Amino acid sequence: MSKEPMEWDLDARGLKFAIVVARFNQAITEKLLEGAREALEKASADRFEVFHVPGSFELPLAAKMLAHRHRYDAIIALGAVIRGDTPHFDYVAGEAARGLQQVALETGLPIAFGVLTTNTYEQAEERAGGSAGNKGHDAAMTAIEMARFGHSIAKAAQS
Ligand code: INI
Repeated sequence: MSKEPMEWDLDARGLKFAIVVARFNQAITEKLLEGAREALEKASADRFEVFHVPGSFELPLAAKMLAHRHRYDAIIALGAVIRGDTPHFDYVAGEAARGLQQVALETGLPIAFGVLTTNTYEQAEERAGGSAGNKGHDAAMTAIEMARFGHSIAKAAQS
C-alpha cells in the first residue's frame, strides 16, 4: 500500500459544496470538518454549506436530501465510527459506506467518503489532524477533483 501523500493542487473556483458531518464522536468529526474547510478555502471554493446529523448512519439519507436540492457540485460526508465504542460498528460503518456510494451512483452527484472507521479512538485522532493527516481535508480534495471531473465531462459532451 502506498504511503505517499496524494498530490493535491486543485482549483475549486466556481464550485459549490455541501459538507454533512456526524455529531457522534464530535471531537474527532469537528477536526475533520476543520480539515475540509481549510481545503475548500485554500482551493477558493465558491461556497460551502455545513450540515450536522446525529451519527454516521444518518449520513446517506442526509446526502440524498442534499443531492435533491441540486445546489451543489459535490457533497463531503464526514464521520467517525470507532470499533471500541460499539458492537454494531460493522453495521454503522458498512451502512454509511454502502449508503453513501448508493446515493452517489443513484444521483450522479460526487460524494466524498470522509468517514473514519478505526479500531481505537487514538487511531481516529491520528487521522483527524494528527500524525496520519486529516481525512476531512482529503475528502474535500476528492470532492473538488470529482466535481471538476463532472464539469469536464459535461463540457466535452457539448463540443
Ligand atoms: N455513529 C457514529 O458516527 N460513530 C460511531 O462510532 C457510532 N457508534 O459507536 O455507535 C455511531 N452510532 C450512532 C449511529 O450512527 C446512529 O446515529 C444511531 O444508530 C441512530 O440511528
